[in-house]
Amino acid sequence: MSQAKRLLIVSNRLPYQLSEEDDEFKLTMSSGGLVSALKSYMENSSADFSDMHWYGNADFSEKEWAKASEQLAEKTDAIKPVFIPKNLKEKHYSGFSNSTLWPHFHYFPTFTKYDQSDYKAYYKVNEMFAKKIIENYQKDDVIWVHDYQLLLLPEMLRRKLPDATIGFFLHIPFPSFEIFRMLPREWRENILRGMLGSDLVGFHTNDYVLHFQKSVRMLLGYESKRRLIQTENRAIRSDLFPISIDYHLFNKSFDKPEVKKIKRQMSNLMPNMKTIFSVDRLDYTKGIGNRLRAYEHFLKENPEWHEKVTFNLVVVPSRDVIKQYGENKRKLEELVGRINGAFGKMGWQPVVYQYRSLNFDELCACYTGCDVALITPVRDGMNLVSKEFVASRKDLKGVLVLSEMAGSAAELGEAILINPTDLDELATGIKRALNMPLMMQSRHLEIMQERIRTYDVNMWAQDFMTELSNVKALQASKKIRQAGPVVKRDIKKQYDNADKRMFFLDYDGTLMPFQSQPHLAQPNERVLNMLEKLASDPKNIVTVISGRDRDTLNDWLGHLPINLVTEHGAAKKMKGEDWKLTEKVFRPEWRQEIYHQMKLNVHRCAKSFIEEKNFAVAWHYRNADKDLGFLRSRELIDSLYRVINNNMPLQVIDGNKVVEVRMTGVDKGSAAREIYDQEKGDFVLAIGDDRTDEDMFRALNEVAYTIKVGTENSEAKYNFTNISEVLPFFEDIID
Ligand code: GDG
Repeated sequence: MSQAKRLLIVSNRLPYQLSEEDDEFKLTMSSGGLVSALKSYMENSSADFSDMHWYGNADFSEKEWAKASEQLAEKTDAIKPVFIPKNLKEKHYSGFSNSTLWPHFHYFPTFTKYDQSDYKAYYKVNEMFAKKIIENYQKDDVIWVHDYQLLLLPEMLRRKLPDATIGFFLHIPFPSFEIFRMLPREWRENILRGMLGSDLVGFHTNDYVLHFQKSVRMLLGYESKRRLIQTENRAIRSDLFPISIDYHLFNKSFDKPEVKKIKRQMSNLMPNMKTIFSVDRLDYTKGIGNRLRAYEHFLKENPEWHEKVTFNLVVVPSRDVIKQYGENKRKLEELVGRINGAFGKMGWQPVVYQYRSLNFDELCACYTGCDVALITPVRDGMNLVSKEFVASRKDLKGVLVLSEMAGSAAELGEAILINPTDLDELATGIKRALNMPLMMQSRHLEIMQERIRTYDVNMWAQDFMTELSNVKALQASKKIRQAGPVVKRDIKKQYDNADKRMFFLDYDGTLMPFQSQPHLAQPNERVLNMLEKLASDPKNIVTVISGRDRDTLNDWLGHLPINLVTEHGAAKKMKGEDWKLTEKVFRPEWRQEIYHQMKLNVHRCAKSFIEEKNFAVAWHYRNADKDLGFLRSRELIDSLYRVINNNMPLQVIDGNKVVEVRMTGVDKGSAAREIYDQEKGDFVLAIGDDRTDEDMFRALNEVAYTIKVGTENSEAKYNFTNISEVLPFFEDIID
């Protein structure tokens, strides 16, 4: 990679504050997890970027920025504020982002606000981001977009910058398909398309990846194979990159004098008291209410712990203009009052509640000074607090009680994992944590620390970036070669100059479009005319090569002066000759077994059906429910592999919405090659749309123009976008 490459980070908020004192501007960078991740990544020698530019909403005005830029000159170069008018900003942020997407993606669909004007504002803001980035974009820049406030942005960028390298990372959960599909059609499709504008889409956990892939498959029809999603013209990777923290920063904080001092002050206030600690933004997803109720339940059930434990509850102000957040705060404060009122005594306050943000040292003092970290979100993309607590316990003391609904639970299995809605389990979890022997505490912490140390936030960023450049390389290697006017002209020229021309034409999906039932795809006049004209030139040898059964194709095309190859080569009729069948035998008992497996699938998958051929049996699911059909096809392939043993010369073909079992050694490749070898034309063209045509492309590639109909990756040399290009192409050649 060249040194001039720039990394453009895009997030809703810019991590910079601007202050002014006596006409002097000061720029400070905030210290969020993402900022430290990227700073550390850029400082790391393996980063290939010369500069990092940050795009985001600003807290300051355009005017202030203009003045500050004059004064601070090059310091402001890498900061790209996107200025959004206030009303739009509110509808984008408090509206669609935090009143629609946030609750919906966190499984609170009853809180989801369905407001089209909020969506429009969201769209507009994404557009404004796109415009600003496109204005400044330089070739080779790598763009990394973050989070749910900018889901539409990657596609908006892709439209204008088709070759750009774009990564997207979602910091919150991606919900299951059943939840996601509740969003209005326009929103849900645009969201998916928006995300698919990137080359790499990253999530915290494997479940989120699978949920995303399923939504893409069900709503847009794009299949995923081994994490690659294939759209009409691009392959996009979706994968998991569990975000982490700056491990050493938190681990070292244990010995920091300022942190020790605050810790001492706190324990002086509450001598001989065990402490439970939690810190979260005020958010209904964080499960603070249930946490308090469980603590209340614990105190009720365990009077021996009275006056021996305090719950240090820190709630950080957040989004308080949104209705649910304000209500949540009021309810929490009532709960705190109720618990303190019911159990508190002179000298013992069961809950010490603070509604404020802590500075870094205070935060670390709380992490390192507590006995139990109680982290109980009802849904959380990852949850960094749990990782920070673990990392900061250099003394290997303390117990983490963690909700299984936090993304981090997938990595922190040594914690006491609880279901946050189960108050009994939560209360028992608190008790177990308070009673856990030191030996066990340290054993658990050690294992978890090792994990966070080795996959820290720097690794996370590196991992994402490496994968992003891998995807680009993969796309380049698979790039489809569109047969545009120049290629078509060249083919025609070669055709005109040739003395013996050979054509290998697939039928379904190439000459005629697919129909709901195979028997409905009989050739129309235009196709018959074209074939007739093509075959009437004495220099031309035309072969229609298909997976269809002999009788159908004979009925439809048998009268033409062409070769017919059916069932992928099992039966052949050369021009003017009789049918010849393969000598291989498809034994009736094999057929019966296969038929039986397929029949079971027909019962289990409405609108699917079986097609019997002489040398093959096929199960079609083109008309079935997309997702169920696909699922059943995987199950069928699995069961077919179990019944087909080594003595049966049969192969399972995973075709285009069809699973077919046929004889081995019978394929379009061998059949086409045999015909070619007999005639050895000096112009050869093979065209087809199906996976089975890949055998033909492979077999003829060195001697033929091979054309894949459709934009999927293929062995063929060229692609036609779709079937509508096929007939005009041949008509033009014949002319
Ligand atoms: C989103 C996703 C995902 C909190 N209070 C104070 C304070 N913090 C810091 C913590 C931690 C961060 O804020 C909170 O991160 P979380 O991960 O817990 O939660 P969200 O803010 O909801 O973040 C989440 C995350 O994105 C990253 O992808 O894990 O699931 O919802 O770093 O330390 N820091 C200070 N004082 C506080 O009072 N200094």
